[in-house]
Amino acid sequence: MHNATDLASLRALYDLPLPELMFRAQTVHRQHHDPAAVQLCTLQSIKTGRCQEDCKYCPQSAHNSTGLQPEPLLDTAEIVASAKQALSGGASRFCMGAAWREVKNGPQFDSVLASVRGVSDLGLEVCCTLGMLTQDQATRLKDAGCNVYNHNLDTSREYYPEIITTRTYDERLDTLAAARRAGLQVCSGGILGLGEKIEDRLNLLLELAALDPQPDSVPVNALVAVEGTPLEDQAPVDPIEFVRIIALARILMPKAMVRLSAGRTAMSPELQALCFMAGANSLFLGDRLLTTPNPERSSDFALLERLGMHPLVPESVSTCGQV
Ligand code: SAM
Ligand code: DTB
Ligand code: SF4
Repeated sequence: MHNATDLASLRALYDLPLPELMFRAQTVHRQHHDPAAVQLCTLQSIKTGRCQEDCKYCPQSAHNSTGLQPEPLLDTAEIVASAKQALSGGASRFCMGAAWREVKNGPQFDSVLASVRGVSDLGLEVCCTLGMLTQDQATRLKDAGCNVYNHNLDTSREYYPEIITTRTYDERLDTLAAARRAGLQVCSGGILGLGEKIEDRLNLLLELAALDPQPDSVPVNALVAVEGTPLEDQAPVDPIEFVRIIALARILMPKAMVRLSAGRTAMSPELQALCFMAGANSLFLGDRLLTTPNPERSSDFALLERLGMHPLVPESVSTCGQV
């Protein structure tokens, strides 16, 4: 077991020679996971753009002028059709994302609940990311068949106000607590490359690891610097720094699925392989994230094959439609 619960000891772990850090991360990884299995998730933007929040990284914020074409909430038939494609394309989890600040009760939320039911009935694991949630809304999602709620802390508590001013860190933690109390699995992570210091990345990991219980999955996004956002000129994250953070996420949160999320189009196959060796075991499959590009499905399958790795098939999902 690690004992890095404070910044100084986490920094010491971060600064280990890379082979030593990798060995420690791999040792933890093998105690809880098959090191050859990768969870394949698919993302679907179910409501795109015109979001009231001012997240500086986000192409969907109404505060940013990215030229993004907004799209109203997709109806249940469209979402279920897309989930069927995801299933036959080899995904085991379907994640629906809405550019909302928070969920509002009414016909739109009712429609999302119907979509959750429809996707769950296909045998896919269902994840939603819809912004802030009340306790009652979290329970309604769970009752409709939603398995997981994604809501990211994004960065450290200290750096957060540089990135978002329209909702607080504690509001994010409240949403995560509501999801947990409703019996939903919690998916929460962050973004690297927002201009934060190494200490901010470590503090983000400490915040996530201090959640009790810890998140079931931890998406680690590399900023996709989108033109028209205040972060359009941010330099890309150093790849070795990225790998070190993946290794620490694995060591601090042994049971979590650590997801290589946004930013993979800019990552070489070798870097992604290093991330898998450092303990990443999940990715988004399909040529689009919410609004930005992601590697082609076929190139991801080719990569897994080159690495001798295979898709993780969750026990709850039948193998029907899987590759
Ligand atoms: N609106 C909801 C919310 O913010 O919780 C759900 C969708 S939001 C797009 C989900 C997550 O995507 C954000 O928390 C952020 O971590 C990530 N994200 C958004 N834009 C990104 C970008 N340009 N690069 C990397 N990650 C990004
Ligand atoms: C997460 O942490 N990353 C995904 C998912 N959760 C919802 C979203 C990434 C979005 C990247 C920017 C875009 O495509 O709009
Ligand atoms: Fe809205 Fe989510 Fe984008 Fe923030 S990250 S602007 S809340 S869609």
